[in-house]
Amino acid sequence: MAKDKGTKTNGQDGLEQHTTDSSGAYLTTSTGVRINHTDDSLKAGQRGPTLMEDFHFREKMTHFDHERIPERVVHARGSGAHGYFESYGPIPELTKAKLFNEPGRKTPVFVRFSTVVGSRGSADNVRDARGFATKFYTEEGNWDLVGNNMPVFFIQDGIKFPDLVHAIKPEPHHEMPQASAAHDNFWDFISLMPEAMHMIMWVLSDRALPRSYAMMEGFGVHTFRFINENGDSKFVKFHWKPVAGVHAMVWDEMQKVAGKDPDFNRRDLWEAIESGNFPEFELGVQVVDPEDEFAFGFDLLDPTKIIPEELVPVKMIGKMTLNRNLDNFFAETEQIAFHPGHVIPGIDFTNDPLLQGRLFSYVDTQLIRLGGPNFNEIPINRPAAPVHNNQRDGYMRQTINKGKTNYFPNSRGGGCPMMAPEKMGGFVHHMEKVEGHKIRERSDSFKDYFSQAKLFYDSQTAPEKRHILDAFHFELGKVEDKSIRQRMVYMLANVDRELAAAVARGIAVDPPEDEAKIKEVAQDALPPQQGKRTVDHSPALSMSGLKKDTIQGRKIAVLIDEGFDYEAYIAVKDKLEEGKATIEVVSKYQGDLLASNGQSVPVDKSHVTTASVLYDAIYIPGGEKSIDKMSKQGDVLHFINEAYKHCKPLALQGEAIELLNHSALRHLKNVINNSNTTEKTNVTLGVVTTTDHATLDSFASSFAQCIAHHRFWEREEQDKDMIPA
Ligand code: HDE
Repeated sequence: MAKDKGTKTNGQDGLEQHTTDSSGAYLTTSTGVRINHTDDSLKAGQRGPTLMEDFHFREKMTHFDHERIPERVVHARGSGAHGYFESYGPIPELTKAKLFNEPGRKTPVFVRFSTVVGSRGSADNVRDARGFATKFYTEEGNWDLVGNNMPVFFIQDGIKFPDLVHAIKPEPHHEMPQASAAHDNFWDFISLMPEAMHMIMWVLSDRALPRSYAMMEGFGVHTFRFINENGDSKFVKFHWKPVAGVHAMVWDEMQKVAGKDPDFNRRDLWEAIESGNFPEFELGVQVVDPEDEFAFGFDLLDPTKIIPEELVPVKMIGKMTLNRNLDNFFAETEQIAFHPGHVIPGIDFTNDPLLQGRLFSYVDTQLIRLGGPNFNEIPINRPAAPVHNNQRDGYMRQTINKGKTNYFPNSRGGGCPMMAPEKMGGFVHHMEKVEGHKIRERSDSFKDYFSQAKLFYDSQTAPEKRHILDAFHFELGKVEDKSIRQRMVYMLANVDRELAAAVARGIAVDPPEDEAKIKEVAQDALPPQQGKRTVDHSPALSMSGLKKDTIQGRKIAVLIDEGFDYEAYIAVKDKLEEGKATIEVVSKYQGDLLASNGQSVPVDKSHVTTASVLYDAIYIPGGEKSIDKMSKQGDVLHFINEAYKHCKPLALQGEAIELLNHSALRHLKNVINNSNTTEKTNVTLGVVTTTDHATLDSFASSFAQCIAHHRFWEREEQDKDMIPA
């Protein structure tokens, strides 16, 4: 930063001067003195005491003792990646921010995805909101879009955040449970917080179980402002839309993955980038004219509300591609410091009281976490734009400022650094008229706590509703205090009576029939504002419509043993890899396996190093000998049964169809045999089969289509009993 980087737009170039590669280098102390021996401390004699003067030992040990820094108070568990944002622009009528001002303009970015509740070492696969924080290194300074994968939040005012986080984190007396909301403190708090109900519906939906960071949406949550060259302001909500479509996992599968591979999402992100399957997201905005501030049946400043996309469509303004993995996790992902207050000319705030609270909290938190006021000098936080100010000194100051003056106004420094007028890119805050009494109160326009929770629930498909019900049974089923469970059922009755009754049935409390209690828990709730723009159904809220016709980024296990059918193996492998999916060959042992035609294939994972829950789909090619062996392997049969239970596509070729007879899916064999299809490839509930070698190509295509479809929820319908009407 001491050097002026001029108008350079590549923040990542700025990082390069700080990277070190030790190949071919000598070991040195931190002051550059070469070391000849690091395996023994300096001692007074071979068996004598260690000497104080061993500066190498002391420096090495001191650094080690201080290696850990406090983890983030929330969002401690995160994974990052570099990339770039490419503008579709120009959009001068909306914003003067230069990163959007021409098509194809590229801005470097760093993204950190995270879970919210768990500690830094907790598993990726938990039920939780996901953080989706993006730092844009623009030529006008850093812009941080610090969002989540859900468009609303639990609370309406920042002052309640410490209570929310205390309630959801492990309970203070015994520090349990880790990375889970399924405990008494959380539901005690929520059952007393009607404003949280919309967010609760999202957190108990499958949105909280993303298959991949590349397969979830992102939202800025708050209403922000765009400001154009004329100083005109428009309200905007930011959206990230994944090019790979939106996909979730199954709760049972999530819990198993958390044990089998706690780094599942982190690994998926890393491997996708390593293999060139770069995660991509389009950035969109919903734009509302200032005249329409009060046109909706909800308050634009209320962060527990969405603007339904059916009322205000999302306009796409650019695309982000994540194309480079980190060099060092700590230096980049851990030390990056986001702040919703990092904005650039053309982007501004609203009075959303949650956003206002965040504008204080983020700098405050970096001061303790990164050890002082110079955190913006850490390489990953440095802007691509030049920095000149009179801030000086403090812990870990990096910049060596030249010159005699460190104050303004000055004459001895030629009046520099000088003020930038607006036309020279100086930030000018939007001039909003504000008047009112000083009060600790909330606006009545924030008090419709339930109608959008209901909108969300009503917009889900039957399987999605069923999963929400299952999630309530799990979460509240873990709550020991029956009065909390009961209060939650009364609270839910304000959203949907049938859902509340179905929840009550699974957790041994009374159905919601006491009207006085239902009203009491709603506290000061008001009905939605009448005669304003609103909807009662929003297809955009259901994940079922957010699939894309692609299998990019999916992972498929191919189960084989010696004597497998090579032709059938290669036909499907080629087809899936063409669609940029990843294939892993799974067998009893690692090593190379011989096919029936003498070809050999390396095994990627053995039965003990992997599990069906780590894949999106399973393929088993035929081959008499191979299938005969596998029909006796419990691990293979478990693979098939579990993948089926989790509604994943299965493809069975030739002799492999026989495996159904050995698994718990015997009934399917009959369905397949009896189905009077004229096609050579049979698809039944996402199970794709063929016996005909001549149709391998269409067999592989059908399987690929099933993978793009993701899950076959129809399989769950056998247990209709628990579905709310
Ligand atoms: Fe955060 N939040 N937050 N938050 N938040 C933090 O900042 C806070 C909120 C979000 O990958 C902390 O550096 C308050 C909403 C993300 O580094 C902290 C309030 C949304 C990340 C903090 C909120 C978020 C954070 C913890 C209520 C979605 C991770 C460490 C007023 C729009 C960023 C840190 C990363 C992190 C405070 C509410 C998203 C303590 C006080 C709403 C993605 O400053």
